[in-house]
Amino acid sequence: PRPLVLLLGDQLSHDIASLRDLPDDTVIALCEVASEGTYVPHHPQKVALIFSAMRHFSAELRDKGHRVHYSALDDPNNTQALIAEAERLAGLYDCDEVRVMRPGEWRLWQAMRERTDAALPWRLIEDDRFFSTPEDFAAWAKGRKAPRMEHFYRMMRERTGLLMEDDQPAGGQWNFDHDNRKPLPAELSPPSPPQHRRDGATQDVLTLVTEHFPEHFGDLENFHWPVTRRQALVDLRHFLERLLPDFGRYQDAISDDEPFLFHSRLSAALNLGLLSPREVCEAVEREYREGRAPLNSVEGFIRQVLGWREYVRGLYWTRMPDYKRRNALEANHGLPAFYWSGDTELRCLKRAIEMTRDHAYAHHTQRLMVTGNFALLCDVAPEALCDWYLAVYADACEWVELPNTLGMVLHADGGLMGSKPYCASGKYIDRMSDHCRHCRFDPKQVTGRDACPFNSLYWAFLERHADTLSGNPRMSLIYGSLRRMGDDKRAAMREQADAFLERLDRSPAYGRGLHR
Ligand code: FAD
Ligand code: DLZ
Repeated sequence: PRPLVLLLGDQLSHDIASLRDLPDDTVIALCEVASEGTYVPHHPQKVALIFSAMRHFSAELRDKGHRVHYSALDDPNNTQALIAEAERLAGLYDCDEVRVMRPGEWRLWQAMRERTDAALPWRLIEDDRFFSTPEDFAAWAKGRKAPRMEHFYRMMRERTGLLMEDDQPAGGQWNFDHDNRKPLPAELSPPSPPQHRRDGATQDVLTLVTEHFPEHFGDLENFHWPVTRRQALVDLRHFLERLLPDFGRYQDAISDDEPFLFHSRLSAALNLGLLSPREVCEAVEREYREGRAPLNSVEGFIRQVLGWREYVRGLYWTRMPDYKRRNALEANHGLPAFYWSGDTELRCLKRAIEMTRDHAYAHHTQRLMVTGNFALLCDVAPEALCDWYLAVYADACEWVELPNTLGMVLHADGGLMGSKPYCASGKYIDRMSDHCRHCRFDPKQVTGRDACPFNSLYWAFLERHADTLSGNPRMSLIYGSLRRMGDDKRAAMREQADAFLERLDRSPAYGRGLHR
């Protein structure tokens, strides 16, 4: 047999399943295609990262003696779509099957599955770069009425032995989240991320992306993503040595001028396959075992990678395609236009969007509690918001973006990602950030000209969705406060929220590419 192995842009790992047991004359194909670059308007840094990483990886494969075909975006014969391009190349090299590993999106997986019995058959291979497989997850979730990340995470700790002492969690607790909610002190300045050298291949890609995707939201100037495993290892070392000790404490903090704080910035390298989640978790655990990092930081980090990252992937693959259609709160508004410009007076939103534009990055609390929370409070339709998150972050892949956006942020999955919506008023943002000091609105006021819009939006959201949410035991306290509020106060804040929503420039239509 002579297979053509199609390696996708997020499958850049040398020990990957699709590169094992290859016959001698196997052709490995990597394809830059316009259709993957434009089905949502990806941030130019994201496209540049993927293309540059693909180009470097293909050079490494050639150095190892593999036969590689690289379809560059501007190759005249490029069909500009992944499946068509793989089949064209299989014909060109006289291959008798296409091998591919499970991609990061259901739409591609489905299209590939439809070709397993074709004249040129596609052979689909499981992706074993994760701690668990969709099959494992399905077995764990079977029979559970309300699957919860926390239970899954504990099972994964036991199974992997990470942060375990015999059969007990290290430090006697599974979770140190209560130590991890400090705002950033004014005098503390987190170290800057490593600045990787832009070699010829990266320069070429930056030029290509500037030419081909001029309309896409986002700047290329601050491109510092690692495009090789070697660079990704530099970022990992930087995280371990300079950031991890403070990672836990300031995990939820938000800063008006520091985009990265003590976060690792490793998600893109992990998602593309330049680093493996296992090596990263083991390296982080070692810092604790050898006394260089505190347990709250180490557990907090491992919870994200071993817990959340695996949990969202399991949910995605076991619930798609229905998951994407869920809309439990029946939200049906378009995305506010300022998500594509940052042009808003709300300081927290402005800064989160500007950081996104400049770095193709915002940390988790910004995504969840600023841009996410605001969209939740404004009843933005899942499809409109998901397309935005999928487009604007360098680490965005649908298997991880969708459950986080549709589930965690919008509560549109009815509670699979979180037992309650992460809705919050301006008070939360004021507690966790220094934005409000720079903002024209006052987080302490609920109504009036200077009131922070998050406040009235928050109460109006709770009122609007009382039928669905007030019976939730985790929301009983807040619905108690709402009930105790006088009718006049409730009417005033409802009016304030309605007037704000009325003025908001929300795209009338939503869906792929329509809301820019
Ligand atoms: P750190 O704070 O340093 O965390 C360490 C690692 O944990 C990350 O690199 C990531 O691999 C993992 N992680 C942390 N939180 C999550 C989570 N909730 N789900 C899955 N993995 C997690 N992450 C993506 O990788 N791709 C996405 O497309 C994506 N979309 C998101 C959309 C929304 C609306 C929200 C709320 C979160 C999203 N996340 C996504 C999760 C998280 O925000 C990012 O992984 C994180 O901000 C990346 O920055 P970091 O590497 O500095 O993370
Ligand atoms: C995101 C992306 C982009 C922008 N371009 C490509 C590409 O040209 N070629 C490719 O193989 N992959 C690309 N990707 C990642 C893809 O969307 C897909 O490979 C992932 O498996 C989906 O998560």
